[in-house]
Amino acid sequence: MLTRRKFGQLGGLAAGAAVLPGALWGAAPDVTLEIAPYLLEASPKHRYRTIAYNGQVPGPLLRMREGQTQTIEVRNLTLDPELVHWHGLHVPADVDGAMEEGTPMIAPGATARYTFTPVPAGFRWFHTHTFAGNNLNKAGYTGQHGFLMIEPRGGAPAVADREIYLGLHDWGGRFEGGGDGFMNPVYEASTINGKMLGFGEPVKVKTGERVLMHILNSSATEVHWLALSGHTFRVVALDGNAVAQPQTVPMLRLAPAERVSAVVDMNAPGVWVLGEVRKHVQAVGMGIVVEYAEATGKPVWTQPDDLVWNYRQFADVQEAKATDDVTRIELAFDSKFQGHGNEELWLINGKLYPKTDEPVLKTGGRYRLVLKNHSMDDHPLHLHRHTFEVVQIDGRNGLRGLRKDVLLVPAKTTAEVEFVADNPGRTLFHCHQQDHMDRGFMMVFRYA
Ligand SMILES: [Cu+2]
Repeated sequence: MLTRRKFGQLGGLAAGAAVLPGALWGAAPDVTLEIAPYLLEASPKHRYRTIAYNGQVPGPLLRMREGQTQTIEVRNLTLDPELVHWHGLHVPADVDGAMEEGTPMIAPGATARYTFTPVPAGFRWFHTHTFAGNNLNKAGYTGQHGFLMIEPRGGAPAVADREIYLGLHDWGGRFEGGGDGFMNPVYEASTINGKMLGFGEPVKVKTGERVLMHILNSSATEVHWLALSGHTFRVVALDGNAVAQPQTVPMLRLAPAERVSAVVDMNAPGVWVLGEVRKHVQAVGMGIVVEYAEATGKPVWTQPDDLVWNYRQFADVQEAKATDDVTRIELAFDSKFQGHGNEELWLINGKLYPKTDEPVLKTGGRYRLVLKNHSMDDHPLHLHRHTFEVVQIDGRNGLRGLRKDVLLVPAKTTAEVEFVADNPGRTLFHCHQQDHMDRGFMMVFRYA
């Protein structure tokens, strides 16, 4: 898989043309991001040399107003070409932050500017979008990720007393062969907001408070499950978009790149663990302490028995309507085993990126992607620059009101999503699991 890396290098050279000395730009940017090496201390015994935005992991929380044009200046102080992807925004391809769509790479040492009008409102994020291959200290495995909140034009209705942001990530990855002969990343440490359980600042709350938690899974490859002992979550938005049916659930599941926004009523005074439900992941650090004012004692964790999550409960269910006005695009996903000790390749309709099909979309057209996962793995599928509506999952048709930009499609199942082609330009679609994307699981939609 040298192709994507080569493309990146070429992109890096080409970017020179787009990079101007800062003085020529005139007005100061609204936001500055500096991409630079950073030493993450997940705990005193777990230090990772990584790359971060503005010397922090996660990067700075960026707040923008829907429809209000922003200029972000990005300085690349690393030795590799970089770019920043604005995940979940409907922005033009040349600033979306994916080289496959034509966004210029920012050469090492160079500075570039992204100017766009942020839409739609909601909880988005930003992250690098480069190639890692066998180097699990690059691309999505680094600390290059941050929260992005796009405030609605008229201001957001208050659903809670305050909000907090929590980012999940995994560190110190290496490929390890499983019993099936496949190579998968495994990690030494897992963190919430860059710290292992017991090493970060606790979340301090008061009895009676309603806290809106905006949670992002920025892990390069891992699905995560979260519970807060003594409490439940009222899920109000998925991937930053309000859900048709808010529901109260005992735990959350987040695939790579997914976001959940949930209200927690703080009505159980004590000191609790908010952590990964699976013991072995919490044991390597994924957790944070939630501490009520004046409560003392050791943090309490109550182990749930099962892993429970289903997207369907957040959707409306209607009669499946006639789909005359919808163009179906069937996409079948499968792996190609390369022999024991090798990473498998990932194919869309039998083809490996960059040889995958480039379906042509008509502006204003409505499209239904039929996502057939023939493989033995679950895949978090992401469409750039558009929001889709999940219409079929687990064989249940007629779903409405579940708008997302990432959908986890389990092994050996089919899901269907619809979107309106309303943002012309090259549009990347890929598996958000970094090792799958790096090994072929990508394609581009073009507009006529
Ligand atoms: Cu995948």
